[in-house]
Amino acid sequence: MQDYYRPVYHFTPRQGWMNDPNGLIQFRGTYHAFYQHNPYAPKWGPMHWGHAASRDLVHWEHLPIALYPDQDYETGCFSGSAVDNKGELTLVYTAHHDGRSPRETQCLALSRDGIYFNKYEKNPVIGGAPAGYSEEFRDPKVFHHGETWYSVVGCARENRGGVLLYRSKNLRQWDLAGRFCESSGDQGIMWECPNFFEIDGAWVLLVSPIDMEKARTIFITGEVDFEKPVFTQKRWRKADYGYDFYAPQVFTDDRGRRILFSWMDLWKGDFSTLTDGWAGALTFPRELFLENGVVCQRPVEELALLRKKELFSGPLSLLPGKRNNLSGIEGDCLEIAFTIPKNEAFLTMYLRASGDRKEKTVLSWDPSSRMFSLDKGHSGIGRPEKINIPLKEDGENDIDLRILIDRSSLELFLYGGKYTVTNWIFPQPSSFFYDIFAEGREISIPDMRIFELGLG
Ligand code: DQQ
Repeated sequence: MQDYYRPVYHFTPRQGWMNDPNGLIQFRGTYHAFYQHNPYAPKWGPMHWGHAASRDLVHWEHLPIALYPDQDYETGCFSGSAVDNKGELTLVYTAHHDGRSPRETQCLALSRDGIYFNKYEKNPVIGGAPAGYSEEFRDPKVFHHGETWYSVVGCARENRGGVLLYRSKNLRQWDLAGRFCESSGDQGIMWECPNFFEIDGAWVLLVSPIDMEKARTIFITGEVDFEKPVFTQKRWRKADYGYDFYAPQVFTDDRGRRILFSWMDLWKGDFSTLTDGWAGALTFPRELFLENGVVCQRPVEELALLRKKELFSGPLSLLPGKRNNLSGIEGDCLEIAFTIPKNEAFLTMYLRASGDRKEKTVLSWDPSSRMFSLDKGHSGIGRPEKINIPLKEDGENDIDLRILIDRSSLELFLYGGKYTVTNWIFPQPSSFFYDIFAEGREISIPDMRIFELGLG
């Protein structure tokens, strides 16, 4: 089936390649998403800023490319952010120039209508990394605090990733405020796409470190001192447990929500051959919230706009040995939500299974080790990975689970959104069956709900 793997309700580029979300903002009531974009081929190449807008975070309209690498100081317009400066939509981005030193500088592009942008004539506004830092110096994320604009910029020094903080009164002149935060030693050699924001009284630094062994993207919570200025790390956590989540960006909308979009990336996969000339997607937008000091994620409530049909609602009793508990549930764009009560038996769920069940993506919950797993060993084309999430330290509680399936995209929100898992899967179009079953003992699910999702 042509272009089968293109997600239906996740944002994808019309053609060509996309990576990081950039410049996320609500400007005059409309949500804008920009993104790293190579319009010429479904692979990374000369970076442009693609652009789309939405009134509700789920229906997106493609707009003209916002930034072309068309100045003598850039061969690519790398990642950055957007702010509303008294009605002037201001993009703050990294001009990357191969073969030049400094290779990465920070620049502005300005627009009154939010569609057509002019590069600021006095670019760059930050002409390179300070002495002692490497040439890797990019991805400015600007925010306003007190009377001042601040920008966190990803950097590297002596093989350690970090973030520099800059200050400005007018977005045009910037001063280096200081070394804001740095890898504690095992957090990667460079930090890409930093975000710094306050949520429910806690300050959070979200970064995508290069070559961090234990994680690809992390939330760091800690203490900020804007005078020094320094951010002291207290604790870090993986931002997502899947393989296909990188370079997320967070913005605040007019309801005060902290909303995250991430690039559903596929660096290691041969994705372009699966598609019709496009590659990459954005995750479904997620609202962040704090629970016991931990940043959690849930799909934004606008997800409800996508619910076309309720396929199941109510309790479900899983008797050991009985497998066809979800007979009649079919589809490739679904939302599935339910709770596994504590102390229940071993539970298995097949997603996107073929009629003969040879192809399937397997979720399993083992209450004895309190281990939740996602097994892509038989999911179809692609890497046969298995992801384990140990919930041992989370106490003996119920496990709630929300699953978003969109053709080739699979997002899981587990345990009140404390854990999320983002992955591509590439099953056959005809693999649209679902099973859920118990082993050893009966499981009583109190609240299963399944919706067919779609844009309508
Ligand atoms: N992608 C951009 C960079 C960023 C990286 C280039 C992260 O600005 O550091 O496309 O994916």
